[in-house]
Amino acid sequence: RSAGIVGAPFSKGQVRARGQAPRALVRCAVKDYGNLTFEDMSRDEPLGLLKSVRAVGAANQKLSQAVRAVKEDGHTAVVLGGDHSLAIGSIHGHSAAVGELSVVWVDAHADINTPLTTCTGNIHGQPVSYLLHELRSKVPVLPNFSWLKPCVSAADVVFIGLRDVDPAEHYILKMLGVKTFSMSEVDQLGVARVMEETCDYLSARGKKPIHLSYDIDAIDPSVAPATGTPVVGGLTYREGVYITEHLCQTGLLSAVDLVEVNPLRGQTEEDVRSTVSTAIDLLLGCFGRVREGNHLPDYRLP
Ligand code: DIR
Ligand code: MN
Ligand code: MN
Ligand code: MN
Repeated sequence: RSAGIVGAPFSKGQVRARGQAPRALVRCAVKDYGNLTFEDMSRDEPLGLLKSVRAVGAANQKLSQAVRAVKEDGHTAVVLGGDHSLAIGSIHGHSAAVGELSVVWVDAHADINTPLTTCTGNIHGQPVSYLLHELRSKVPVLPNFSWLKPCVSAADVVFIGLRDVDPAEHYILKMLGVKTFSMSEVDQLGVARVMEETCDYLSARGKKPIHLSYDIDAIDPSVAPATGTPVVGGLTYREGVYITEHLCQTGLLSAVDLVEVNPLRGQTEEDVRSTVSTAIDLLLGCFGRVREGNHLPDYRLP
C-alpha cells in the first residue's frame, strides 16, 4: 500500500493564526506530491457572516483536483492541512475518482453548520453540509463553489469524538439520522466497540472505500494542544491511535485527511512536539503500523 501525500497549508476556513503544519508532518511521506500553493484573494469580503468564501472555494477546487489525481495514480491519498474546510475538496476529489464513499469523521465538532446556521462564519465548521446530498437545498451557491456538487449520503457518514456541537448542528444530525459516537458513547462502549459498530454500520451499506477525515482536536488537548479550537474531554492518545489501526485493518481505507494541526497554537515547543508526534502516529496507524510491532514479509534472522 502506498501513500500519496498532498500538503495543503490553507487555513482561511478558520480565523486563528495560520501555522505551517504540512512540512512538520511530512517525514512519514511515501510519495510526496508537495505542497499546494494558494493565491491570496485580493477581494474576499465576508458574505454575511461567512469569511474568506472565495479563498476557501478556490483552494478546495485545487485540492479536489490534486486528490483525484493521487487516487487515479493508485495511492491512498493523504491530505495534511490546514483547517477542516479542506475536507470539502478532499472528499469531493476522492469521490470523483472512486465513486461512492463511506466517511468516518473524527472530531470534537460536527462541522455540519450550513452557511445560514453558522454562528462564527468559519467555513471549517461547515464542510459536511456542503458535501451531503440531503442538505443541497440548505446550502446556497457561493462564489468559487460552482464546481462543487454534493457527493456523500448522510447514511454513509459516521462521527466519532463529538463533544462540542452547536444546537443547529445537533438538529441537523437528528433530522438526518446521522450515526454518531459522541464522547459519551466512547465512554459507555469503549473505543473497540465503537469501531466495531462503525464498521458494521458502514459495511451494511456496501463495502465502499473509506474516507477518514481526522481533526486533531478530537484528541484531548492534554495530548494535542496545538490546534485552533481545543475542547476538554477528548480521545486519549490510545483511543485515537486505535481508531486508525482498526480502519487500516478493514482494507478499505482509501484517503485520510489530518487537519487542524497548528504549530502557532502551541504555548510551548513541547505542545507543538506532542501534537505533531501524535498526528504522525495517527497517520502511521492508517498505514499499518501496529503497537505489537511490525516486520517485512521477507524478514530473515541474521
Ligand atoms: C463551531 C466550531 N461549531 C463553528 N467549529 C469548529 O465554528 O461552526 N470546527 N471549531 O472545527
Ligand atoms: Mn473539524
Ligand atoms: Mn474540530
Ligand atoms: Mn471493523
